[in-house]
Amino acid sequence: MSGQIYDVWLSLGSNLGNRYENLMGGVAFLLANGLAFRNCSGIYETEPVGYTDQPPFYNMAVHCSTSLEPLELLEVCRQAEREYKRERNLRWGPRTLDVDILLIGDLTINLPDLTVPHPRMGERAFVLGPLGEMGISLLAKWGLPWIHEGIVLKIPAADVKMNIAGE
Ligand code: A4P
Ligand code: MG
Repeated sequence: MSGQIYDVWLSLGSNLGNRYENLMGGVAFLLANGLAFRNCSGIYETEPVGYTDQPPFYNMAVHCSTSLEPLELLEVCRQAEREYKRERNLRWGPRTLDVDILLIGDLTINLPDLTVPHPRMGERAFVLGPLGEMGISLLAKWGLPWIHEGIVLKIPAADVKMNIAGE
């Protein structure tokens, strides 16, 4: 253990069941398992990207700090998905909860199981819209555009009622 604290930015998505509850439950799981809440975007309704014959998503970005090492963080994200019995039948297909790691501090990581910054984030309004809302300078630092096509703000950040008691 290096004892280092990392700033991490995550993207959460859901397009099955109660999408709002799935996102809130996912954040609560993360906060109970080694992450401390810093900030979050609002919740956006977004058109499906990739495989388009599926319901619209709710997407949001969350900024946390953690002493988890990157692969430990990935495992916690996978556990959060498993809590929601996510089924991985179809790449880019419908899911109750998807938790992707966007950024971990200043790190670039190229491991078989983990690529950071997230390799597809630079093209995706459902990621860049919420992320940019939390800090345009963060996007600028990584050379990312702030794009909004196909996304609609449903719940502003100030109205997102999450349980951050686990902080
Ligand atoms: N992996 C590598 N790098 C990372 C990272 N930075 N964060 C590996 C998370 N995982 C990472 O992901 C497959 C494997 O990627 C993981 O086991 C991990 O080891 P997955 O989540 O199991 O599979 P997936 O999500 O179906 O595929 P993929 O390629 O990650 O898809 P994306 O890029 O997550 O896209 N449209 C809208 N509107 N909103 C969405 O949220 N999401 C997707 C999924 C497609 N279309 C969407 C949305
Ligand atoms: Mg994913």
